[in-house]
Amino acid sequence: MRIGLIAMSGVRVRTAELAALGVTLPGFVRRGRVIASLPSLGLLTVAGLTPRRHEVTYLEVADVRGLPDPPPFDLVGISSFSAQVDEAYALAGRYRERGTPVVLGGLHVSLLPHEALEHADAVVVGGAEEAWPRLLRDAERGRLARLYRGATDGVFDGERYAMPRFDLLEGRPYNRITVQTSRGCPRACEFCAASLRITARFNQKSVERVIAEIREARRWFPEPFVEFADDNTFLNKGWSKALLRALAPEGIHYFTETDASVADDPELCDLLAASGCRQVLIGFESPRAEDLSGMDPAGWKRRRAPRMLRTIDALQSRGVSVNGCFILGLDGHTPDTFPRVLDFVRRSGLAEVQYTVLTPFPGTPLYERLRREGRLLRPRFWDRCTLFDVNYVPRGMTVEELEAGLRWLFTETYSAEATSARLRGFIHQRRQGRTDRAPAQQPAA
Ligand code: B12
Repeated sequence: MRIGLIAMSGVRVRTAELAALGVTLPGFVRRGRVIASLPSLGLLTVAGLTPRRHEVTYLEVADVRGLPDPPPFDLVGISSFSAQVDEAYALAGRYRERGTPVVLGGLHVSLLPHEALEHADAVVVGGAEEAWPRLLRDAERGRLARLYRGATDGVFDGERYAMPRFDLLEGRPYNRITVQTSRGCPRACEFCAASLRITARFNQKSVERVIAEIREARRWFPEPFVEFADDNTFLNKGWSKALLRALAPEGIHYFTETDASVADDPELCDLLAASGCRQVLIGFESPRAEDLSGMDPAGWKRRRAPRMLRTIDALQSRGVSVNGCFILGLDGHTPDTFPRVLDFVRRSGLAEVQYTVLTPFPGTPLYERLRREGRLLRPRFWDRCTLFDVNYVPRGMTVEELEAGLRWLFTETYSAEATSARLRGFIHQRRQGRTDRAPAQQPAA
């Protein structure tokens, strides 16, 4: 079969004022450019699970309406995140009009399979592992079932695992390549819409497999900047040290997402710096501990809050920059929160900062809670699940105050001046080396 695997590409924001700011603020534009060109590792994995007798084409579509004539295939697989799922459905419709069977998979449709079934011949719920090879056998016999359940545990074990087909990207201008080392996250934050929603437990690849994937990617991109597509890379400290020791001789530079516990272990921090890690993204969410109540079932983020500045110092003084993430619009947030967050960001010396708005992605506990509380602004708002558009009634302020506060933070934080001051601050800190901060410098909780 000729199989087309199609990803919706690009990054999105709906609110016009924010979109306009996004294209003018230097700090924001820079980050946007860096990430906008990432390929879909989900589909490269689906391709890896496809027996070689099939011919696989990987495509990215930025604008479905602008696509005059989608290329012909015998079977089409489309990946889904919430923000562009309506475009994915539109593309599926165009193929189905021609009689081409369409399979939908990915995070959004895994959580709303019944919605997706209205637009597809078959839907894969969960990881493609286990489901996709079975689906292909059925498709070859012309007996496609409607719903396939993929592996939610042991996803990297035995025959379930397949090397992603990085070769399909050959000759294309990607500046970063993604590699997944783990799927899931036991912290289980209420708002999280990432891979923990399709994974029963925290699953980790063997160190050997991660290194093998990086080497495979390097056959096609000799000097790649690697982005680990994980929810929480350094959770298991023993495994992390083994990975970092194995990464060091590979000579790559990379970025990843992890939680603040990475900074508790000085040996791990040293290994991180020596392994080529350029930046870790950490969700601090809010500088005030009380705002973090109820965020994760074990109360981990709240307990951890008083150590945010030390976490940043431990990493940045070793030359690993921290991309600190803050969520605006938490239930404890009021209009006073915005200057407090900015003050924290400035005092923290964070090299990079990311603000997002609390987003009730469908299928998350947050969505269910806000729905029960009658706080969702619209019944269906998937195209606004961008992490920047407000879709609910905040508890401690109005929607307009939240939107205005976000714009204000963006302007203050991503101006050319503020962006280069942050960078200079980080370079200085890196040169100075270790500067353990006294606990007294923490902001009042
Ligand atoms: C890399 C990445 C990107 C890249 C690449 C996106 C891409 N096309 O894959 C870029 C930078 C382009 C991007 C953009 C956006 N992203 Co993004 N991104 C990620 C990140 C960091 C990793 C995703 C990844 O590679 N996972 C690894 C792969 C292997 O997993 P997977 O995609 O789920 O695939 C598996 C299964 O889902 C399934 N599967 C997937 N597709 C298909 C298709 C078929 C046919 C089948 C059978 C199976 C199948 O099989 C795969 C293997 O098991 C995650 C955060 C995270 N830590 O996970 C956020 C994340 C996915 N992004 C998110 C968001 C919100 C966005 C944006 C809306 C941001 C914005 N404002 O524009 C855009 C939307 C882009 C779009 N096209 O819709 C959210 C999505 C939440 C949701 N449920 O929708 C996440 C979870 C981050 C978050 N904070 O919540 N993103």
